[in-house]
Amino acid sequence: MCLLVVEDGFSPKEVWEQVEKLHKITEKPTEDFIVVLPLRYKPESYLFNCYTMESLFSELAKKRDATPTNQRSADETHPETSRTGNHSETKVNLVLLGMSGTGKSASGNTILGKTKFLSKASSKSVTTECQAAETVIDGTHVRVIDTPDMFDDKIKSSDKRHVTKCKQLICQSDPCVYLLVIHVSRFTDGERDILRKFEAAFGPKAKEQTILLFTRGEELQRAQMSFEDYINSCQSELKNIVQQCDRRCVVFENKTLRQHQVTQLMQTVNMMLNKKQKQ
Ligand SMILES: Nc1nc2c(ncn2[C@@H]2O[C@H](COP(=O)(O)OP(=O)(O)OP(=O)(O)O)[C@@H](O)[C@H]2O)c(=O)[nH]1
Ligand SMILES: [Mg+2]
Repeated sequence: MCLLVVEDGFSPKEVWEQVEKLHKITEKPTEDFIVVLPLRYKPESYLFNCYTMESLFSELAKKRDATPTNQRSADETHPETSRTGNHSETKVNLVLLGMSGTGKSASGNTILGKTKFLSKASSKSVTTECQAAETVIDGTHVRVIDTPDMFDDKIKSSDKRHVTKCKQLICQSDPCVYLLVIHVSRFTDGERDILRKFEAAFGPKAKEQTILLFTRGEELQRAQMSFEDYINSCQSELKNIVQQCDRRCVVFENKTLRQHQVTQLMQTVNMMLNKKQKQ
């Protein structure tokens, strides 16, 4: 692992320049350099791959567990530290929810690393039925559930059926994380009270298990805007949704299959499940 530890108050631009320098010197891809964030930092839409301290320990524990015991040094084998920082589950449901055209299916394909869900530009809904597909990411068995738009007020008669089907597809014995998908450049009137509609469908505690997944991250990069700036300058209804979800956010660029965005999503998932387990 190539870890780059940065100090509190670091400049993301300067760190990215350092990563690019290291890439030029070593010829390793920039994704191989993992920036270890100071304690109070959360993984944001940085250009570089990063770990929080918690996710670093979780990754190290995973790597340690994958190493045969006879290859470990004596001081590594204390059983009480063998799963440090990692929730004990190795399976998780990820449910993609949100308005039509936000990029739910595209995000599902990015997570799966292959095209399993139909995703295309369209003036009408593309996904019409809930579907599930599975993959394994760093040893975690991930069940991805793609859904049609269940929050469009115009399709009230069908949304209950979709909610029921979606719940049937969730593997109940495993933890469930909802990914509320939002297009970075298009926050619509219908999305203003999406959390209320979401809670009505999935229960009042569902938002405690929710991560906001913003698509078209490349548009932020083009505008040279950090995710922090985006949230600080967005309309109050969106800010409110971010606050209500405890600022658990990830940014995806679905046009480029960048593994590090899936890694960051899984770090956020792990952190959330670890926290929930400790409560
Ligand atoms: N440039 C860019 N395009 C994206 C991104 N995510 C999704 N898209 C495009 O947005 C369009 C809609 O994406 P879908 O994945 O079909 O959206 P959806 O939310 O599943 O839509 P419904 O199935 O209708 O509910 C497609 O043309 C995608 O290629 C992204 O991060 N960047
Ligand atoms: Mg879709």
